[in-house]
Amino acid sequence: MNAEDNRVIALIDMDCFYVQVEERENPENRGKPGCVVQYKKWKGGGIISVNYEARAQGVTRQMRGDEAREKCPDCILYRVPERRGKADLTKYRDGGKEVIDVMCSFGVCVERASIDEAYIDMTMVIDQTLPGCTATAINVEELPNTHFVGWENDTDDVKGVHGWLKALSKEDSKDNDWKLTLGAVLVEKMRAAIYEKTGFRCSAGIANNKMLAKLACGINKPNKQTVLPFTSVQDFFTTFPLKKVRNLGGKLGLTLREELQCTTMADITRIPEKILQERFDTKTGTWLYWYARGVDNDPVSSRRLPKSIGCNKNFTGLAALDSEEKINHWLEELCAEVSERLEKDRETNCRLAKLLTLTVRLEGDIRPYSYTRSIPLHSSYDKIRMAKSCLAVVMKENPCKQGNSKTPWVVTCLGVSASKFVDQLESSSRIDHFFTAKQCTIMSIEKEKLVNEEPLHRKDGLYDLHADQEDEEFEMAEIDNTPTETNPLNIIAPEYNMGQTSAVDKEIFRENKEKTGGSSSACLNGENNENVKKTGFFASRNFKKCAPIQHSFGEPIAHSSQVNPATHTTFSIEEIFPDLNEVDVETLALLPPHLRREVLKAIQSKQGKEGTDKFVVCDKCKEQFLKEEIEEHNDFHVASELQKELSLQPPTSSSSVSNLAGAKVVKKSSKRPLKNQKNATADTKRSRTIESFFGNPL
Ligand code: TTP
Repeated sequence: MNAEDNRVIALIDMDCFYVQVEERENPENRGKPGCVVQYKKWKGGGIISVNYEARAQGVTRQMRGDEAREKCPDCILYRVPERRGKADLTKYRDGGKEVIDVMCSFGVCVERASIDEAYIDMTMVIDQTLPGCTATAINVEELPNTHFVGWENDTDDVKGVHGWLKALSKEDSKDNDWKLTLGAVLVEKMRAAIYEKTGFRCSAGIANNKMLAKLACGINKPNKQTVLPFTSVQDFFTTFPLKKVRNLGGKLGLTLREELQCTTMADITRIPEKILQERFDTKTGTWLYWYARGVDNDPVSSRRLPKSIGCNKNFTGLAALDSEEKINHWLEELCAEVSERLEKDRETNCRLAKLLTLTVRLEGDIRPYSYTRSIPLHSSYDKIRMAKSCLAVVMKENPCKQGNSKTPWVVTCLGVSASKFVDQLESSSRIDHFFTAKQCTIMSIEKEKLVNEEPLHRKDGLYDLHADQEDEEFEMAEIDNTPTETNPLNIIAPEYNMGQTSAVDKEIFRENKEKTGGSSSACLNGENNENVKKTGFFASRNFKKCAPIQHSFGEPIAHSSQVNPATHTTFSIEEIFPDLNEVDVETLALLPPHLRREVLKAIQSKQGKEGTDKFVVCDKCKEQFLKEEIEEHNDFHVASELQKELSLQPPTSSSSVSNLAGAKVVKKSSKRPLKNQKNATADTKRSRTIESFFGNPL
């Protein structure tokens, strides 16, 4: 864990975003109280976004439209548009994209975190600027909407922005404080540019890491930004409720609160690291220990496109789906939407999704989803095929069909989401080829991993609730006003683990095509930002086009070594995993089997007995896995068996699943794949599998 962090990270979050999108369409309503309600009309609809004028009159997101009107009779209720019987979020998504484009034009590393927020790593730009800094370089006018935590009192000269800048001019001021201040100036400019280009206002947090930036962003809203200097963190944490902190809102936070009696972040610091490790696990314990001290090494990963495209729908009360026909109907509707958006995405972004994930909640289940299953998705986005495969999965999972007639079988939520994007043009290259190519660069792997192979779980092993919000319909708000989780938890192993998948399909790497613009002079015409001077630190500078900053593996590794004829690998294992004690399982999963084995061997030889303890052998295929991988790997076997069974089902004319019938089983070796391509082709000719329903790979 790296306690010293000199990065400059911002989180920009749009204010009452959906309402702002509506107000841009209806400019005459600007300045009037308003909220956006879900498309369903019961009691005026569930509120999902409230503008600050309405908040001032007591309207909250927990209310329904009718209640909002009681509180504030002038409140304008905007209704989410409807299409195919469900919410159509297109205009909100498009609005979010416009904002990301403006951020990217500043040449910084941008990670789109949800429909209306993004993390920005400005370290590189700031590091280029810092050497020229002098005491008088930053004007208070350049920070018109900025607050510094620990320096709140703006009325006297000692505190507030004046006080902060004065302290900064002293000789013993810290570089880190300078950097954060420059970061704040840059973010003022970005926010002004966002306002000028899109008409949307936003708030921001600026700090040394993502957790602190996110937390800072919520302190002063709307249309303001807050710097949280590392020196103020400890004081700030003494009262700050841990449930408001990124990653501590869920189960982990609940355990901390209920079992370990922690309510604030500072409470966690009183627990020794060892106890935290014992209660959770070594990794989580250490991570928490540092997290409570304001340390978070999670990198900002360059990503401007959503990592998944999906939608879901709740079916509550009488609307619950209690027949195959109804489920089929809604799967067709959901797949039609996903397919349409995927086609648009393919055209615009030249990428292809490789995995389709289905999530289902059954009646009586209080969890967001009862189960999640994933199906390989090749180059076809045929909505009918997608829906049929999903239906086949639902019917397979249906407990009644398994002879347990007591188990209620009524679906209350369905979700379909496509993910694991690869570059369309390069999807015909092979991963093995990638590893043996003379000029391959390890950096490409890393970029690819960061850009395309989005981890379903955070590096720290915890589930990131925010990660996928962009694709959420937030229809859970209909019930309880909380965003739903979309990260599939039960995903099958990467495609090359599927016995039938050809080597071609294993291709998951591509060049990282950063589309960030080059230089940009900041725009300063935002309403509340007009005081920002056109001179000053960044105004005179052209921001250089910056390569995305890669923190997860330390310094980017340059060109790899020459091909080693003995192993056909072009790199040393240390180049991919500089620290064999901290092997990233997602990267490991991307390697072809022979390289994977080499890595496992290296871990064992380096760590001896301790290393061996980290492994388990799968009793189905006898392959070795790291303990962290085995759950996912088991899902692969479940999926394979499911596929096998589906392929064996006789055709039944009445069932929509019948289109999957007639499929012969591919007799898979129980060994993990990487069969030679010839055999794979022969198998494909003999049989149809779920995969074949999605068309052939390019
Ligand atoms: P938020 O950023 O949580 O909220 P907001 O932008 O409306 O307001 P704030 O100024 O406090 O940030 O959510 C972004 C958008 O996501 C929001 O405008 C509407 C949508 N949303 C839902 O659809 N359902 C939900 O339950 C939530 C929380 C948000």
